[in-house]
Amino acid sequence: MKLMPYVFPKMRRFGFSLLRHISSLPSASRTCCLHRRVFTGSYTSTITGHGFQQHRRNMSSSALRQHIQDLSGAEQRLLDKLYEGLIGGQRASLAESITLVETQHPRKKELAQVLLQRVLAYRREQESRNGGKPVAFRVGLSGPPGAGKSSFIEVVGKMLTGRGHKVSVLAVDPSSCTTGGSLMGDKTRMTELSRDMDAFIRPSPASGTLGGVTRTTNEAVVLCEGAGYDIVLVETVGVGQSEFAVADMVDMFVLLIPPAGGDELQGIKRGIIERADLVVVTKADGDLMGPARRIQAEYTSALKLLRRQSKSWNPEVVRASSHTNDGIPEVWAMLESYRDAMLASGELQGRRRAQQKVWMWSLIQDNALAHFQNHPSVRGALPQLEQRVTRGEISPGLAADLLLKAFTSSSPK
Ligand SMILES: Nc1nc2c(ncn2[C@@H]2O[C@H](COP(=O)(O)OP(=O)(O)OP(=O)(O)O)[C@@H](O)[C@H]2O)c(=O)[nH]1
Ligand SMILES: [Mg+2]
Repeated sequence: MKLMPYVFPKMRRFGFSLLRHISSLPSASRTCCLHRRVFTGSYTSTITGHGFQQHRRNMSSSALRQHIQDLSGAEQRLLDKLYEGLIGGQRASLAESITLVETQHPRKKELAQVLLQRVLAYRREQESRNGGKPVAFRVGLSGPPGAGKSSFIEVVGKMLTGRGHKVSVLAVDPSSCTTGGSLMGDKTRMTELSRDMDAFIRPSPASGTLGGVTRTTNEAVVLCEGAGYDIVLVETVGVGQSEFAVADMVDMFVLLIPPAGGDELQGIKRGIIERADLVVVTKADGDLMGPARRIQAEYTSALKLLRRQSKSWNPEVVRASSHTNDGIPEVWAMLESYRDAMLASGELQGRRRAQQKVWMWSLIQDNALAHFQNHPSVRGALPQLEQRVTRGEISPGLAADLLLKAFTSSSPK
């Protein structure tokens, strides 16, 4: 990870060579089979009337033929079954679709993208019927280990399903990326919500890189929305970079802070407080009421010193208790006013657009780095260069330049 700040600027340079490499390919191979399939994926589900004519003009018949050849009958049937089940709101189909986007299997990964395109097209249709406004509200909840996140989600989730909402809960667990372990108690502490038929809880994938886990979470959000969940809650623990990744995928980012002493709050990064649209001091009940009030006052003054992120919203610090339910309806009312204000000003839609770009670039970074690391010339030269760098014989800068040269000189111009 320490190498990252150094590697990324370098990657910008070899990104160009990657593009050169792609553009030098014959045009037939440049349009990858996946994209052809993706195109026709939405074609089958959404295009009607005038739109159909337009798309038909755009789509060459050879691409369509290729599409039909490319997906086997079984694959086509699987995708149809998942798609129909998913938009029909079947939980089993949603669970199976999320498993598909989490897979490491190359072919299944391609199928997952085809499914996603169909769901995205379906969601776009719903949004346009909704006056161009998002059909679901995405909320990220983060905070130190044991802050009371899952307990909060449990009571808020139950309240919302009681009001007729469909709620999905996704988790991004940074510990699953390194140890395969689970830092977050996840499902176990949401016993009631996990039995609720209007709620869908999905723990974090058990392994993968943070980049991989956030990618699949982003994709799982799309699938949940396609399955009719109008509230999507993403829980993450305030460790490592996962909370920044979650802040980049939601409409509203809520920081939960326990009424604890200084040491426990040390881990809360200033950067993440700046990203918070709302701070909730949890466990404001019994003996913890006094400390909760104190923490609320401290954070309220701290927030005043921070630059405002939005023209239409001022972050606040509130108290709530998941045990007594005190403050819970009020906190949700604040989330709703945030959503209404941000939708009215157009900021929410703007934020989503910007997030799409961030997401794309993080995928490019992941993929480009993997491409670089797996390149035969790089793999050949890497062990020796790494050794020489660690022995101090050559500078990291020179080693990186040599590796990039090895990469670019053997890539087609
Ligand atoms: N007094 C009190 N205790 C609470 C409240 N909410 C949660 N707790 C307790 O705090 C502990 C942690 O709660 P969780 O909801 O699992 O916290 P979390 O932030 O999801 O924990 P991780 O996912 O493991 O990081 C549990 O023992 C809860 O019973 C509350 O409102 N009041
Ligand atoms: Mg939890």
